[in-house]
Amino acid sequence: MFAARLYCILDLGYVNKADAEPVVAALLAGGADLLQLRAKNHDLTVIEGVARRVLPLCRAAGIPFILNDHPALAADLDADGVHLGQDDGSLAAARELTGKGMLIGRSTHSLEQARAALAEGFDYIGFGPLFPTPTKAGRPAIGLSDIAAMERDVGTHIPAFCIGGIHPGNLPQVQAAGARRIVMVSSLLQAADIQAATRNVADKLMESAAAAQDCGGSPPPS
Ligand code: TZP
Ligand code: MG
Repeated sequence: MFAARLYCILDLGYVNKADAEPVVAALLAGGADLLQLRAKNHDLTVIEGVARRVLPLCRAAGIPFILNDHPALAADLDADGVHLGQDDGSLAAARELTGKGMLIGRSTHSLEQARAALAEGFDYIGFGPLFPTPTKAGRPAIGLSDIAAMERDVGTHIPAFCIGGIHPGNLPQVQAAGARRIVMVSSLLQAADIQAATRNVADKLMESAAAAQDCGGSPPPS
């Protein structure tokens, strides 16, 4: 989980449910490290149906499948994780439904919320939206200024994924601000070639991870 850099989301606000499998296949082939199903305003039966179709693809690729909301359904599906927003209740309440062993992530919208999610015991966080985004309309952007502190205080303990309005054009700026892990939704789902777009971003995240390891890992020349 700590090796994960690129968190992708099958968001049914962008993808027709009939296209779920080819889209997930493209995200996985492009290098997604985690795959979430996000289906706001959809019936549970629809969500369950889509989940049951894409979960085997994630399993075959060895990539964790995370359900947005619905911890009880996540448990029924034997999902690898569930993702909770700030208004989706406590970790303890979700854990009662999922049992031990399931990844449980939290959306955070400030440094304070990120620290609180770590203290509560969440397995990972999302941090954002960094930029305004139609994917989460109405949620104010938090900017880039707290990323470094969040990575220092939280991201060294649990994986922390910056999210919200990130696309290949602003990714260098997001990485320069200290982000090591990201979620990218609309930019990938709306790409003409989803697999190639995902591969491009996954490679950029890998390159900077490798460069950071070189800096921190090599002994000084003697
Ligand atoms: N939570 C914070 S921003 C966001 C979510 C689910 C949406 C991210 O989507 P996009 O399209 O990459 O801005
Ligand atoms: Mg939620």
